[in-house]
Amino acid sequence: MPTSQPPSLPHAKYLREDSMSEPCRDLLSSLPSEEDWVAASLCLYQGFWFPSRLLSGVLACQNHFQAHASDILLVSNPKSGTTWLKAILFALLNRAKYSTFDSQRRHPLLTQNPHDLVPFLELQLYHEQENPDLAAFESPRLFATHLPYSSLPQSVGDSKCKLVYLCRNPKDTFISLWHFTNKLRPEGKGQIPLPQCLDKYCQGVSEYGPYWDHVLGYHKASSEMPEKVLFMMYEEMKEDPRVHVRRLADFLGCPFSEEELRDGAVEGILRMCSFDILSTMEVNKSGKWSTGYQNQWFFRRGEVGDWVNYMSAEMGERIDGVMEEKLHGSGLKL
Ligand code: PAP
Repeated sequence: MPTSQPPSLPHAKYLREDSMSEPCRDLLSSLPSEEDWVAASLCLYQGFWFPSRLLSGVLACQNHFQAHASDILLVSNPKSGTTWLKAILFALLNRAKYSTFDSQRRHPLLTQNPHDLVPFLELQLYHEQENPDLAAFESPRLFATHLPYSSLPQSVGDSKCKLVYLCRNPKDTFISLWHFTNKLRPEGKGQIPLPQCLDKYCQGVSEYGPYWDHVLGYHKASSEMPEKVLFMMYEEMKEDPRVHVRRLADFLGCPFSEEELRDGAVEGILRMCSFDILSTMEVNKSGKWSTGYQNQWFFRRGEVGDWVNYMSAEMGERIDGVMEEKLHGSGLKL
């Protein structure tokens, strides 16, 4: 089990494109681009829409990240519940060192945001530095990424490292993304019109989209290599978290012992990582994460089916129709 926290990350110049290297700028200017919902731009690279400002981090990660056999990568489409699963994975892998029952309250999740404990590769580590020194991360190293399967660094496929993919219902994912986008809007600009975002989402134009191609890449990999890629659903986690945390531990080769199960270790992790607990931690209410985003933006409602409060039935059916068509024949229903 890992025994340390990752080194602290430098503050990011996250929303800017001006610090890009020349080769990256040249590549960017050759790629098709679209306006992102937040008025920044997206570029079509290797079949997916990446935020242009992140292209340098994507390239650096692809060129330099060397996966270790013991690495664990959490992968998701943005707004699929990444923050929740980061917390769970951190607590799970560090449970020998940090007890969730510690009366001294020394657990890192009590004072640090999950995104700082489990950094993203392309949008934190490799965005900050072309080739960051990852020596301070103890084995097994735990990282996150939103990269599509086909765009992962070569070493991820070549090594025995494990991938945990978190998938969420596209309607809730879309609404969560829309809310997040509104947080990024300049003050006084109001909310971005939802129908306009829906059009783009249904065309596949959203950060790391098309949503369906992202999901399909990992679903296929998980079917072909179940020992390497675990495909999880946010809704199933919400419904029976106990079962899925045990499944996660088994997959990662650190199953709960009978004694741990008797002592309530699973429940302790789930309680500490629950929306109610995490969202009320001071660090998650008032802190900023290393990219400059406010921690509280990552804790909105955390519920299944919240889309009905923002979209008409017709809008929901439109997403369903697109998914049905795109996922046809894959065996996956969302
Ligand atoms: P990211 O991919 O940009 O890191 P991510 O964490 O996936 O973001 O998205 C945040 C969503 O996870 C929010 O969903 P909502 O907008 O529908 O509410 C957020 O509330 C939800 N979330 C965060 N923490 C938890 C948690 N502990 N349990 C369940 N859902 C959570």
